[in-house]
Amino acid sequence: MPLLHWSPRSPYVRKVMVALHERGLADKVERVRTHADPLIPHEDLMRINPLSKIPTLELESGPTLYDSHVICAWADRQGQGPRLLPDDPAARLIAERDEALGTGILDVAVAWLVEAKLRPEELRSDDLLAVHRRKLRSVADYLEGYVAELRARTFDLGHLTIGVALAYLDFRFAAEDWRAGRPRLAEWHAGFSARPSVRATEFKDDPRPR
Ligand SMILES: N[C@@H](CCC(=O)N[C@@H](CS)C(=O)NCC(=O)O)C(=O)O
Repeated sequence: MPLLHWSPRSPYVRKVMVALHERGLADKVERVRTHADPLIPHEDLMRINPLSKIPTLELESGPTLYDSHVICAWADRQGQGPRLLPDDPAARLIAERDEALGTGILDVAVAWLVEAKLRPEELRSDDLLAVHRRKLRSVADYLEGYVAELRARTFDLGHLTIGVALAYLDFRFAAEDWRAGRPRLAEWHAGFSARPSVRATEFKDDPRPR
């Protein structure tokens, strides 16, 4: 079986897990709990992914895959059911653009966490934290005005990634309350959260392996 380096804390991993569920592959991939610390490169992981990041997928026969986009694209080719990356070039471009928006939320959120929680207090930059907050609010405002377009097309990797990113804000940035003043986005996200693939892949602060 393919082996996925996995954590229930990682939003990029959750994106992959939701894609695996959507494509009927969740029980065809084995998982190993891997702790990828942004401040301490993981020696074993770097042997298969020089970036020391998860998700990383070891295939039985084939190359080791990273990052989350590549693994989702792999799942889309392997699995069954409606495609997450449409064949139609115009539709695919929008799906991938919106995937980038969702991944961009995650990149800002993770950078924010690293700055706020992992860096020594004396090195923390309030200016940088303010920029992260500003960007997350900017994307949430944009999405509030974009909901009609999200609703107008079939579920794809763009919806999936934006949905996971907003769930990650709930998990790590609940005090930011992205739903406040954004009722359409909140309603859209409630529908997203009801998908079996999303319900089966909840974030969790499990004990970290050594
Ligand atoms: N662009 C990558 C980002 C993956 C990523 O940053 N994962 C985090 C876990 S949430 C990680 O492995 N961090 C360890 C590190 O940055 O060294 C993707 O989409 O898969």
